Amino acid sequence: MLKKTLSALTWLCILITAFVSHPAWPQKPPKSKTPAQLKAAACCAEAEELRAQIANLSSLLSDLSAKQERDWVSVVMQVMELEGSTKRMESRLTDAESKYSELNNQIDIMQLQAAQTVTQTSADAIYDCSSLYQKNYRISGVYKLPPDDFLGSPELEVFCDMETTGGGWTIIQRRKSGLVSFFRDWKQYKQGFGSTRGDFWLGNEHIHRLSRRPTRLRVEMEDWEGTVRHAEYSRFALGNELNSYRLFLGNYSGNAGNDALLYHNNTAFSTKDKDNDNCLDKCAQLRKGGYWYNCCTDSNLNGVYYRLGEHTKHLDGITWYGWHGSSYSLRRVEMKIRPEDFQP
Ligand SMILES: *[C@@H]1O[C@H](CO)[C@@H](O)[C@H](O)[C@H]1NC(C)=O
Ligand SMILES: *[C@@H]1O[C@H](CO)[C@@H](O)[C@H](O)[C@H]1NC(C)=O
Ligand SMILES: *[C@@H]1O[C@H](CO)[C@@H](O)[C@H](O)[C@H]1NC(C)=O
Ligand SMILES: [Ca+2]
Repeated sequence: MLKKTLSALTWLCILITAFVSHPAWPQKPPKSKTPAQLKAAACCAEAEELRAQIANLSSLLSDLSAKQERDWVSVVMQVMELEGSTKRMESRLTDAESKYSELNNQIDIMQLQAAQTVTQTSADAIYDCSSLYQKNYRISGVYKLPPDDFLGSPELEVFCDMETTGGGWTIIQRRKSGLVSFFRDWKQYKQGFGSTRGDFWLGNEHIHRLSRRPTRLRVEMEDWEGTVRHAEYSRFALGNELNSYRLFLGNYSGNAGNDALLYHNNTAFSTKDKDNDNCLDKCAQLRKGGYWYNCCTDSNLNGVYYRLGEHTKHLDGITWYGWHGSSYSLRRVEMKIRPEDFQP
């Protein structure tokens, strides 16, 4: 646009200059001050003025173009500066946002932990730790799942593992301190016992309810050398109480040696006061726990907690035959579940 105007003006100047320097009309050489000569003088004065005007104009033009260029550069600089500051602002905003969401996370957890009575629709119902994960709770720890009339579930305190292989795990069992006895009766295994932060059994009723959706089970174990292994099973489910909380498992995967739980597949739960095993013996009494005893065990994750030194001498310890055999009691065990279709 500017260039076009400039070139048009330039052409105009050239034309005018040409016209002034070589006037088209016939001019007689000046000899004397005849009227014709006077006319010629007037014409020359006019021409001079024209020339000056043109000179003025062209100097004006060059001034103008120089100024325009400066303006243009300054506009470009301003735009660039603006872009730079926008970028800086954006990065500051992102920073602030991530800090805010982190803070929000923590506040939400505190709010959640301070028992809530929020009414919920089924769409945003909190079933378990995986629902909490999907709602952006990403810190492992104790949570209170609110009661839900729609699901018919009571308020439940759970421990969520939000880190292992993407998180979203609800812990259903833990052995690590040895301070809680697992030699308990049917009712206690049904309702759950122990402390969510320490050793506990979440409760067969809760586990049954939480495993109504296709669910995955993960068993994590640690021996007394500090080695950690895990076993995972697809299609984990517990029947209801009428089915004696029967265990169902899919395929095994993991690095805990040979599988030691499939032997207990499709087996009812037994406690010291309820013998549902497949043996003449009373496995729960022999192995001193509550478990899906077959005849009797390939693993005994709810057995007696034996400490270092005592840990290799007993058949009723916390065993996993496929790794350390039938008389090695593990130092730490955690059983956790999450929906099969969980997407971290
Ligand atoms: C040329 O420009 C100057 C300053 O802008 C002005 O004073 C002068 O009269 C101009 N001359 C002509 C011939 O227009
Ligand atoms: C278990 O593995 C078998 C053989 O690889 C396969 O056919 C079956 O579908 C698997 N079952 C589950 C529940 O993944
Ligand atoms: C576990 O038992 C159920 C019921 O008998 C069976 O359908 C399933 O295939 C078994 N799981 C495995 C991995 O064999
Ligand atoms: Ca029996």
